[in-house]
Amino acid sequence: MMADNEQAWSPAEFEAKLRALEKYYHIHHPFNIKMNSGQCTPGQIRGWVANRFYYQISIPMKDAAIMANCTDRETRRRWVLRILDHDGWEDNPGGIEAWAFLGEAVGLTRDELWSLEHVLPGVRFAVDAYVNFARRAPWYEAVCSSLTEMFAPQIHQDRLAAWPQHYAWIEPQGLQYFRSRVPLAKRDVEHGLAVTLEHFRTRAQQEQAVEILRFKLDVLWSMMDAMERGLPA
Ligand code: AHQ
Repeated sequence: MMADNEQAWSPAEFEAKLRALEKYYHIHHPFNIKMNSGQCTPGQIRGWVANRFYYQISIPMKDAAIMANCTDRETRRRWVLRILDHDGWEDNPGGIEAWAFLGEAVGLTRDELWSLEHVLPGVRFAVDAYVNFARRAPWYEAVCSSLTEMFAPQIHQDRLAAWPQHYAWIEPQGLQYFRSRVPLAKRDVEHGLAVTLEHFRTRAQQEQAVEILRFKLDVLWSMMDAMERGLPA
């Protein structure tokens, strides 16, 4: 960590430091590379969908924790959209429902998904670490941790390009979740980045923001480690 009297990075430099962490994103994880190059078995795809379901249903709880900690009404007015995006509202079924549809498209029943019977210990621990971080940390630190989504549009677009080619057995409509996330991730990152650049001002605070993002990248990476090791061949 730097001393607090070190020269703070300009907003552009700070953003560049955050984006430079892309090299740790789970798009580069060997299991993701295996999955996106068509080398996964149907069982491994089903295992990945079932394990990621635990992450997806945890995101609204994480976002509600941030809402509960957030003292700023303007932030809450925008952050609440994230909960609705996943839980749905009125006649919009939301992202969790879209993920359940993906589950059916890869051959999982809804009961199987919601039972969480396939969730591996390492996946559960990583996801719970993320949710508990958001409950305990200052709200703007939890906002900063969501910035892994700076790198998410690419990973969704990779799946949309590769899966129909490599996994023709998956009903293409099942990929709707990935399609829906590309614009939502971009909208979320615009807000999350503005909050982060605004709240982490001194050099020491900026260095802390980099560490927080590293933590969340490790959450995603650890999930993939657990799945690479724990899913059936
Ligand atoms: O589907 C994803 C999603 O809704 C979110 C919310 C956001 C957060 O608040 O941490 N992160 C995130 C991510 C989603 N999908 C992941 C993927 O690989 O499909 C990527 C993940 C992220 O980059 O944090």
